[in-house]
Amino acid sequence: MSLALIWAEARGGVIGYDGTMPWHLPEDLAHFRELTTGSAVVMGRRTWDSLPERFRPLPGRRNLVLSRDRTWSSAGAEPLHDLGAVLHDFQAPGAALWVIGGGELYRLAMLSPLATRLEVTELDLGVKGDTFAPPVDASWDRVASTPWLESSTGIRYRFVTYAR
Ligand code: VY7
Repeated sequence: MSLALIWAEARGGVIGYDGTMPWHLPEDLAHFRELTTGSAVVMGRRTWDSLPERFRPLPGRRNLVLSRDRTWSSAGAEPLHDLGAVLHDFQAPGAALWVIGGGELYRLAMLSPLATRLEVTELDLGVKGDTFAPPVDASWDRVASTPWLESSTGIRYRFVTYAR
């Protein structure tokens, strides 16, 4: 079992503002859907709340949701109360578990040696944020990147992969 983290960040590492991703980048949503469909995803409860209702649960994926509140539940979500329990449930060899957000969970997941892959969408966009991507420290190698691409919306972006 390995953990892969996937996020999209604007300049300065902004990943969210006021409960949403403060941009519209359809190419990133397609990338996210392609990489995660068919796998299990794990997200924090605030990220679950942020998903547009028609995409909740994310179709074609097992949706694990971390909450400290043991009374929390939501249709289509499998509630879990600590990441250790999640890792325990995922003994399937070779299977990847995608960590899909948000800021608090990325920081926690990065601490695990099981976290060996990052898929980061970089946006060449300045926006106000209140939630930030975790630091990508020297333990990570940048193993692939697309060139800068131009979205149908005009935003410049690229897909970057890290491994350790
Ligand atoms: C944001 C959406 C926002 C607004 C409308 C639709 C990367 C993303 C995440 C998590 C994007 C979002 C959507 C449409 C496609 C749906 C998911 C919801 C699907 C992440 N690079 N991008 N994310 N979506 N962790 N990393 O929550 O999504 O996948 O079926």
